[in-house]
Amino acid sequence: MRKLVKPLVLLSILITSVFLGGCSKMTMFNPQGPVAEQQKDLIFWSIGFMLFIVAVVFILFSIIIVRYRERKQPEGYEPPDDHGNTFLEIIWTVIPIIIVIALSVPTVKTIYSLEKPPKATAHKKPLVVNVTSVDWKWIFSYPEQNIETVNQLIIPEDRPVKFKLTSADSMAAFWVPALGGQEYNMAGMQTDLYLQADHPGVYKGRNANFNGEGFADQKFDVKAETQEDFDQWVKDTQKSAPKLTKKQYDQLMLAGHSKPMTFSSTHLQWVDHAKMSNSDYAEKIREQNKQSNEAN
Ligand SMILES: [Cu+2]
Repeated sequence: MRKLVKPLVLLSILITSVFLGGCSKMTMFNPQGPVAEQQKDLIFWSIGFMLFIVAVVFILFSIIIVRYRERKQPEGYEPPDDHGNTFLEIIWTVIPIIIVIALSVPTVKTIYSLEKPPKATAHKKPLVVNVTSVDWKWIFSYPEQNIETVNQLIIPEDRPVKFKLTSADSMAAFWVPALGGQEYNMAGMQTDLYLQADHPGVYKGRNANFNGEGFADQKFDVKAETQEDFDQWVKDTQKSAPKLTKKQYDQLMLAGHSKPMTFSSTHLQWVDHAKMSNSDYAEKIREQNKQSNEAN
């Protein structure tokens, strides 16, 4: 028994620090937009409900092991010959059905509602941003503004943003924890994700799907601005940022990291990686690059 005391104390310290240490700082529990808010509510409902079930089970368990423990019986004792109890059978069949309904109905409802722009701002036209992941960078194209950025995302506050996700090569997952859950980027196809920021601020974004060596640094900043500041940024960028050249873009297709960049045109004029026929665009460039390196 004494041998067990030390590990038990350590274990309890560990558990308490896990529960009390990080929670208040966890981005997911401090949502900055309606999508993240909805997801947080769903997580809390599910965890709360399941904790309640765990509590009920443990209370019943404790009562039963105490009440029906082995006791000294009088000589010649015969235990009662009990058969099934229909009433109890019905109860413990109905309760799990209720549990499944209570967990699945809100989950399915939330998942379906996240396919559409947030309700509160549904009257506003969403800003469209094409997100292309390439080992190990993020390329953001604003087709309506004819702007492209690398490793930095500028969005207006209080307006839904429709992200059209794809990948130039390996599968990645676009994740801005403060604004909502992740969604996969896959070559040759497009996945959609609506996010929205409630306030101006800078939020962290990253890849949530392991894709090799440079994965840990495949990060970007999300800057949410007031609509006026955003419009000003669009104007300034259109006026003074350089045009994206095909050579520069092809350079981005090579595996590696990149500094944040801004351009006054998008790569969508040459290639949309969401289209199946273009999914080998990056491969071709890498092959050419390899050959020219060998030739030199
Ligand atoms: Cu897929």
